[in-house]
Amino acid sequence: MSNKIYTFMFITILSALLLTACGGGKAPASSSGSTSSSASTANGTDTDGDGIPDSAEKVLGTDPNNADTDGDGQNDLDDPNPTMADNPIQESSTTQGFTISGLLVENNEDADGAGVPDHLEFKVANTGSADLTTFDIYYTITDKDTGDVQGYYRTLPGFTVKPGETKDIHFDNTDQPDHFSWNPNSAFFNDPNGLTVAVTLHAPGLAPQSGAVDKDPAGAEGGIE
Ligand SMILES: [Ca+2]
Ligand SMILES: [Ca+2]
Ligand SMILES: [Ca+2]
Ligand SMILES: [Ca+2]
Repeated sequence: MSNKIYTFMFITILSALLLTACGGGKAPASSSGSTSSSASTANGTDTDGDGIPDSAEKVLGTDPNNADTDGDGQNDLDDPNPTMADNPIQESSTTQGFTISGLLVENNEDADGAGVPDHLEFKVANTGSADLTTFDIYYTITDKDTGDVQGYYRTLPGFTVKPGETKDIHFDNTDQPDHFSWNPNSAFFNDPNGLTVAVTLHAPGLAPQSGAVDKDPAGAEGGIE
């Protein structure tokens, strides 16, 4: 055996021992708990450091780049339903300050050949007199055939809408300004049935606004203009 192979084996065994020590013996083996750094486990790369290798996240339908896929505060490894968060938005205000329009989803078959990645997109108009800067959002993805539901909660850091302004907000994984990442292993991408995506957008002190759009199982882009 070459020195290279011995070195590789040593690092692998050392990594496994260190990860086991840090993870407190929590299953599965080599768990590192809720850290956010990438780690290599005996089962492969764990990009988000949640103790579940990327390959297993794909099977589980969880996000390999987010230790808390559904945003409910529970690490994927500890969360009994890692793609279902309850809606934490509790706002009693009835003051109107913004509207949602143009809710769109891109079909998962790319029937129009536009090369546009699967995404959720909508417009937010500020109808008030002050900047809106602290939005949060809850959205669900419901399989219209089986009734299965996934629910996700997110804050939207950096998304600002000035008075009188209308801005697009995107959920995709293109890493651009006002584009927010979402679970690449979610039902949105992997469920071939017709889906309904429903969103509730909130800013503190203002009435939440909601909308929903259907995602065709294999046809044209859905949405309302
Ligand atoms: Ca992981
Ligand atoms: Ca994860
Ligand atoms: Ca969670
Ligand atoms: Ca959950």
